[in-house]
Amino acid sequence: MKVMKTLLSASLFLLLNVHPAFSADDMITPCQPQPTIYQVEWQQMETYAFIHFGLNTFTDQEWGYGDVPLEKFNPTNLDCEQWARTLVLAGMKGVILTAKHHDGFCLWPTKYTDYSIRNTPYLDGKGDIVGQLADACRKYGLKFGLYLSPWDRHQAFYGTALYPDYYLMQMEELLTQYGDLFEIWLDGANGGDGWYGGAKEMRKIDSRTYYNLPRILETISRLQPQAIIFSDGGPGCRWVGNEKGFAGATNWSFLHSERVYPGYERAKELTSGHSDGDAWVPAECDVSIRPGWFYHQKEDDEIKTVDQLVDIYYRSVGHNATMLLNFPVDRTGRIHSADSLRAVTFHQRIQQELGKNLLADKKKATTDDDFETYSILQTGETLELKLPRSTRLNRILLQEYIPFGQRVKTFSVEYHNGKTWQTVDAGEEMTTIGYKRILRFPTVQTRRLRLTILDSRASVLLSEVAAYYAPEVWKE
Ligand code: FUL
Repeated sequence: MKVMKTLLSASLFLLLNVHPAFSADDMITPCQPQPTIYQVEWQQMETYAFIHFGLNTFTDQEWGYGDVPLEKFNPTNLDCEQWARTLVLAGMKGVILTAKHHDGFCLWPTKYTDYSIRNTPYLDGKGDIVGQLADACRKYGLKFGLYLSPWDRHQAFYGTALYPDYYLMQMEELLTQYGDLFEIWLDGANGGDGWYGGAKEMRKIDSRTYYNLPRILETISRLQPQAIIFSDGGPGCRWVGNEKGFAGATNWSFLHSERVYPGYERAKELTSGHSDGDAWVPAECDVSIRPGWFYHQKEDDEIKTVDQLVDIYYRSVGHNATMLLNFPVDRTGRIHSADSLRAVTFHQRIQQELGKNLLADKKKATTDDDFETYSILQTGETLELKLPRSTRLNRILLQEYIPFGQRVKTFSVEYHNGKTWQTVDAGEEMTTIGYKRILRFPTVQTRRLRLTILDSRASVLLSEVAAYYAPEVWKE
């Protein structure tokens, strides 16, 4: 085992836009695929928010048909700063707003359709909620991202050759008028029945070819190179295959790039990724704090509990994915106080559960709380960690140094009970680690832990190991 410090400076990484294939130290075997620096920074955000807001909010719908009169849109007390403050307190590092959902209604005064905020009573048509939220994010230090639904149930020309150009022009407006965006969300729901300018019919498109995806990706990469592009199959990040917020305990940040397309039927594969995939496409777990994505008063009593949110955190961030938690803004234009309270309490509890690393030791690469330093372990190698004294613990956190790829295939964690080594029982497979893996298990008392790499794709760069004691009062 050898302790390493990253050799190349961050500025050089930025210049190259990728991490080097391998460091100057020849002990590190190259291991593809590897993330871009932007994918690493994105994964380090860990938790960020979604906001679903639009005409649907005022009609109690999830998928508006595209025919709702614009007078309906009139939030009386809208305050994007209230959203931003709430999200910061809930530990969110950024927010993605539905600039346009499937109903085609636009929350910014686009030049390209009348079906926008410009023709609503809100601020006498002078409002621009994309701009207001972009400003609030700047003020409160949140990153900003946008959702622009490819499917549009309003436009008469949806399904014709004209629509992909319209979509691209709207995308260009969003990419050029609102500052830096950290993520662009290309939803996978595509085609079906809609208003379509009064035609009121079914329209089917081929989601693999219709939108000219390569042209959209090129435009985003040119205008906002740092933006992570979400779609079912990436390229920046992928859907996790469910809307419950759960990634697999086995979760590879790889996909076969040519296999997955928008609307991919074999969604289950996305929960664990493709272990032999050729592209780095990490999973993002999108989930709503309520049953619906948009606000419905009847769901005021169905907000996820703190226990449920904490569980989602462990099964998303703790399973090598990110957690994208949706807040449905209500008809007044605010995040409902019950949702705020729940989300802030969730964050406090995560901080309490993972607040004090019992292994913390600044002198060792794996326990110094510095992602950039790591130890190298070969397959079969064991790392033993000693606690200062016999201690209770029930959480273990592991991190691979992913700029050089994801390498661990299977591992074991054991604790010494004073007589023998016992395997930690996390109730799930001990397979991949990736950017972050957190194990939850019944409390044990020990002063010795050991981690063994049972199988790996190449030598393992272990960035962090941490152990915690989450107070029993919260035990599941
Ligand atoms: C889905 C959409 O159809 C839902 O309305 C929602 O926006 C969710 C995040 O993605 O595909």
